[in-house]
Amino acid sequence: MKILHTSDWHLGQMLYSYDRTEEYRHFFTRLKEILRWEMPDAMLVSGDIFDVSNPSAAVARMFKDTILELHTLVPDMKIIVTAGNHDSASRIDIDRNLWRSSGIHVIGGLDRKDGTYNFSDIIIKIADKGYVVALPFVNRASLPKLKNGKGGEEALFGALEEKVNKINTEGLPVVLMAHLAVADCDMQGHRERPIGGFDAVDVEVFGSGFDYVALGHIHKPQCFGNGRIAYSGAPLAVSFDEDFPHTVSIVNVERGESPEIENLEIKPLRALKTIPEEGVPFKKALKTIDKLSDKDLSYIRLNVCQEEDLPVDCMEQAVARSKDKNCRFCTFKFTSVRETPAEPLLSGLKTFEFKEMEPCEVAESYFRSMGISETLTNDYLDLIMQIQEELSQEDDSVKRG
Ligand SMILES: [Mn+2]
Repeated sequence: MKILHTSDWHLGQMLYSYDRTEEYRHFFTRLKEILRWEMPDAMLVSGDIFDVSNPSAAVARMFKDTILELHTLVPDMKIIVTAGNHDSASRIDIDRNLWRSSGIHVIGGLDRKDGTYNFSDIIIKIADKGYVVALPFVNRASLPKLKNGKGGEEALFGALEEKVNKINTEGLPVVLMAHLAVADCDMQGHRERPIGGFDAVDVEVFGSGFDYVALGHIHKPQCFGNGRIAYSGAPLAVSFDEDFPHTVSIVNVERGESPEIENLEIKPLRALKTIPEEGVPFKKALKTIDKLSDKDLSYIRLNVCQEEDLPVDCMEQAVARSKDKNCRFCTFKFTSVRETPAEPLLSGLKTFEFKEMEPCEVAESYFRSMGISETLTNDYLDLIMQIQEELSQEDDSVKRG
């Protein structure tokens, strides 16, 4: 069975308030090319279809129109899409039956009644080629805990394996889709974004009955256990720290064999660039914008060294500097000049000692740990004291009534 595995489209994402619709269209054009060339038996999208749980009407429409277009393009290919932690399971499920009437599977949540799961809707046969278990994101907290203290995923995956094995009398290959973090995975780029329920599962919990586990959630493509368990990665970078090639995977899955994975790079319409490579003073960083070619459509994050006191209108200056270019200025990255903190932050402090500290003392300790200059630290502390004073005055007037 040949599948195209992708995940984490995050449709509708606004990057520093820039609209990314044209970038998604660019990705879909490339995806169509790949599908026409590869003609896989199934296309699997393992969660995080949308960036937010309530995407705009235009974004929801783009998704639906695109899926229908792909279905028309390769009618024999099964399309299976599951919800991730960014998606609203119930909203995605509004159209579950409507999709199914077109032979497409879009699964929002796992049905459960009186503590028993209903798996019939998520075990999908791919012609005479194999089976896909379309498991959407499941909140860990909702899973029953096992007696040995382990997470309930193990029981869930075990039950799914048992159920699919009963149906799979022909001995066809079986693929499990899931949206979660695997322990020890490379989470490069994820620090900037809060990720729901980011506690990871061990690879052992998948058991040995699935021939391929098509994962979503982590945006960097990577695999575990001879490639049997893999992230295809996101097709577009959603943050500047996702500094790696973005891909979709073509996977050949056979029963009882290690899958063959080929990661196909999705070249971005607009790259996310942090320039220059090393942090430099603000004025010098601005000059790197001048050097960009007019053809360069990249999103730009300027790399500025930490110790410098930035002008208050630094954002406006950078935007003005890129006005006549086609790049999109986004933000600054502050690179610390020091390798290690000048002073470790609040080290060796007991809880009761911390409780007794004044806000200014905590702030001062933080500034010192960041290696921020004496003058700047004093300016900041003055501001903090002013705010504190204003707050206490407000508090007094509230109390006076
Ligand atoms: Mn994601």
